[in-house]
Amino acid sequence: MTRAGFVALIGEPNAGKSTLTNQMVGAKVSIVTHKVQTTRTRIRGVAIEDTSQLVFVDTPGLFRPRRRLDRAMVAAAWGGAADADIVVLLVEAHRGVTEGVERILEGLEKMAEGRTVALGINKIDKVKSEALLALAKDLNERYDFTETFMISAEKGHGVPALRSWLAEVVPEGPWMYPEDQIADLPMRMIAAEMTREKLTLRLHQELPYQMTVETENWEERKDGSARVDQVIYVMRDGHKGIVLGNKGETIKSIGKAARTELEEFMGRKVHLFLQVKVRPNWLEEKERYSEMGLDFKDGNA
Ligand SMILES: Nc1nc2c(ncn2[C@@H]2O[C@H](COP(=O)(O)OP(=O)(O)OP(=O)(O)O)[C@@H](O)[C@H]2O)c(=O)[nH]1
Ligand SMILES: [Mg+2]
Repeated sequence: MTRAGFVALIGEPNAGKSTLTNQMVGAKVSIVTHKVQTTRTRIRGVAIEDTSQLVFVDTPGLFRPRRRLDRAMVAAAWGGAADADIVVLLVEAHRGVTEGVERILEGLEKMAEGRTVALGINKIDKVKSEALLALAKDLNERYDFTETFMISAEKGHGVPALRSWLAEVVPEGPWMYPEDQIADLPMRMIAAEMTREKLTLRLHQELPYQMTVETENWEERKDGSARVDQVIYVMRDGHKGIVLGNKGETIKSIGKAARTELEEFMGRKVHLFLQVKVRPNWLEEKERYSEMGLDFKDGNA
């Protein structure tokens, strides 16, 4: 007898959803940065625990959206929660019950009726245990969580306990993915995400929020390597200059970092070519959204 189910990880931006997804899967399927709003779409990562297959749905952070892209991201996150068998809300231990967390709890009241919702207090490595107990009590008074877990997604503390519990509570049924599959995202998108991660880590302030990366072409070569062509869309000439850097130094090092990671992920050689295009209005272009795996309509005000 097997079990299988979708586990949506939701929470404020930066809560550690992608870190936890990767920790559960045991491989980097979702990009992680110290900046908020890194994840832009739902990313599925698959883990196996005993006879259960757990399909983790990493989601964009929930925040008060301003732009079309923000609205589409938030809609994708709530959609991921609505479609899941189990929802895990991640809250940052050191930040506690923020306004953002309060709003998410209100949202959960509306959508999660009858659903199994667990609380994951993350980043426990950052606080003292007394503070944790008080926070767990406070949150459980505000919402009727099925179970509470104290974890450090980064260090792995408490993660096995959460995984075993999930394995017990997902519905009985056949596995949804082959045993060896760890992600459900086209390789061209995983590759674009890797480049976007390197850009986000490298660029400052608002710039990461004003660009997107797409894999335009993917060519398998006879020698077993792959040629991957990507476009980085930015909004202004000045941004293009920053991404390129002095004598192209910046884009060169970004490309190198992304290629190294891609090669490691695929276990073979990759030739990565990056091009920067100025597209002042990309945030309002429908095609950019479908490339990201988002619904353009969800971004309507
Ligand atoms: N100290 C500590 N840092 C953590 C832990 N988990 C995640 N982080 C860090 O928190 C930051 C955000 O992690 P992400 O996994 O990208 O967070 P996210 O919830 O996916 O963020 P968005 O995609 O922006 O919504 C990164 O710098 C992580 O390294 C943890 O358990 N302890
Ligand atoms: Mg994320």
